[in-house]
Amino acid sequence: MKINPSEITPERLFYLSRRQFLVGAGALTMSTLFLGGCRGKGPEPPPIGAGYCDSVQASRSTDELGDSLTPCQSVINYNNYYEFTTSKEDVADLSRNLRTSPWEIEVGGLVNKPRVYDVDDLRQKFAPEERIYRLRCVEAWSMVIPWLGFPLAKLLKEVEPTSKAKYVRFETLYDPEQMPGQKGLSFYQWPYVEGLRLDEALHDLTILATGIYGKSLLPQNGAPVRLVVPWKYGFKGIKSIVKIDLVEEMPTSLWMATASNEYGFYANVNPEVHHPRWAQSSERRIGELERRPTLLFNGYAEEVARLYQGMDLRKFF
Ligand SMILES: Nc1nc2c(c(=O)[nH]1)N[C@H]1C(S)=C(S)[C@@H](COP(=O)(O)O)O[C@H]1N2
Ligand SMILES: [Mo]
Repeated sequence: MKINPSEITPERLFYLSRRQFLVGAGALTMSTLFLGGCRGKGPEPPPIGAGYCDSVQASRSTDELGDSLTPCQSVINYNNYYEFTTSKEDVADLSRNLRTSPWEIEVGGLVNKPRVYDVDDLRQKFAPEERIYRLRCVEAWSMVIPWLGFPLAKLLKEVEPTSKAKYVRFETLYDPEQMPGQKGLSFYQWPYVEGLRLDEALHDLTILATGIYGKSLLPQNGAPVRLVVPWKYGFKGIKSIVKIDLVEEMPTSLWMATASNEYGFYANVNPEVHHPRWAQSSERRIGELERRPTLLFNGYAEEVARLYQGMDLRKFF
């Protein structure tokens, strides 16, 4: 199997955006100096998401541990979204035309009141609030993101899971016409699927996010609605959700189906349990030079450790 862990350093990210800016400025000067001499070659397009990050909103500049928020430009230009590409720097560009409105989410399975929600209704009903969370990717990089979202529990309570429901299964949009990776990366079993145990799904830290930095999500971050489970590795945070089902059996995620020896169901952040290809004891916080130690449950142990009492946390995932 091929998973591309290509990473760019934050320095390169900033260098890139600065270079794009300089090239743009240069093109402008050239065309002013040599009018007509370079007809047909317009100025460089603006960097992806230009403007989006101009008026960011966050109530604080750090999380509860004092860690600085990751700059908006990094959050929207360094992404994992394999439906588009395995190249983190190219997700923003390749996903820019994803149609995210209108958008419906079908909630069903073992519930008393199955329902189809329009995303705009969800936003109205459950009034997204700010949640500043650390995001820890299994590739050992991390960010601190001010999400806008609402507890998944609110939605689940409304549909009333039956007593048979033990797990929640989530599915991303399947649309190969819009998502080139679903054609090109045919090795994966699309659509992207993820799952949570019902008590994890009902935990207050678990949210459905519809925005970051006070704005609606861009496609690269999982617009219009994605899951965020801050004590688990980032891949559990499934993007662009179209379906949520309450089920009896543990769902098989796309990653479990891809490589069951590397990816399990729980995927709780744990510095002592190494992934076969990436040590997990430390991480690179995007925007920082020094690596920092990884925290058990990504620093949320006080809130969530009780969910796993009696379980062997040394087993990977
Ligand atoms: N549908 C879908 N969801 C996904 C992914 C993906 O490839 N497809 N990548 C996951 C991984 S590995 C990570 S680390 C996070 C990254 O979220 P971000 O790009 O918003 O930072 O999204 C997760 N959700
Ligand atoms: Mo990830």
